[in-house]
Amino acid sequence: MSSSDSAPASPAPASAPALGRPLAGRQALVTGASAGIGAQTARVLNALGAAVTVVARRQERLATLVEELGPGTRAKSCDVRDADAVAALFEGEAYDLVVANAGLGLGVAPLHAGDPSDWSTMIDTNVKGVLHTVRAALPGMRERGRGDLVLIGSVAGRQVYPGGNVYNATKHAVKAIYDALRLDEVGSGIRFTTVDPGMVQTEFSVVRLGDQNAADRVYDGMTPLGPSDVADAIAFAVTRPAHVNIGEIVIWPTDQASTRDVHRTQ
Ligand code: NDP
Ligand code: 8X3
Repeated sequence: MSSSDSAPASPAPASAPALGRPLAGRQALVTGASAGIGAQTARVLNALGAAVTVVARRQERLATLVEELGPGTRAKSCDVRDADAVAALFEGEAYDLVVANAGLGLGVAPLHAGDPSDWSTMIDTNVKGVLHTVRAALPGMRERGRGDLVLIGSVAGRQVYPGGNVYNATKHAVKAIYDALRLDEVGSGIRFTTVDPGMVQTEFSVVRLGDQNAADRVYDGMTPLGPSDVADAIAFAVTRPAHVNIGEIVIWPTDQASTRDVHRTQ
């Protein structure tokens, strides 16, 4: 009889239940959690045992999510463009798993026809919002000598495409921030991960194009990623042993070869 066939000689160790909840005891904060990738990430981290604080501007959406996820989950309304408001999220808290996910694209016009107000919104949210979050999260993590900081970039931060211009620039900036963090913080014990998805069907395209029909056409004849595909990748990264830092995760739909090449059946 092999040892795996035999009955355990002693009761399971007290830590055994934690095996199915590898994030038990972790304090997580997810920005942009009122929809799409952020909401699903909150669900997955919660299922793995983390106490999750969900952050976005739409308070009612967050309240519904908190009700769904149950005790231990909290909602905080915040616009990540506001540095002071982001700093206040971290006061008196000890978040050791932070997912900087809030972001958006606005428009697909070429630069000469772009709207500077949309540019400001994208830059302030996707770049400065991430910087505000990182700046607020790091001191506590440095003090504790551990933590996971996950940035949601995009394949749009690794390639460009027509009409992507400013959105591409913001996601290239996220990649640069990730690279800079690795250098600035090496030795701190903090792990940095950038998760860079291709096409994910969320509210992203509705926000970007301003119209549900136009958004639906983005995914015509192809199978996009879903929020779970991204959330699962985040979960994989943050559940590795402490000496393992999954740095860069690029996730494509099987039907997408580049930001410009998508296989469609019609
Ligand atoms: P959704 O539109 O579904 O979700 C975006 C989230 O960001 C919402 O919760 C929204 O909440 C929040 N958000 C936007 N602006 C702010 C702000 N100023 N302050 C706080 N929260 C804000 O899109 P996705 O889930 O797809 O997008 C999540 C991230 O993934 C973004 O960074 C996006 O760039 C990135 N990404 C998306 C891809 C896709 O194809 N969908 C592919 C690659 C990357 P609220 O409006 O309530 O504030
Ligand atoms: C969003 C995906 O391909 O529209 O980051 O840039 S894409």
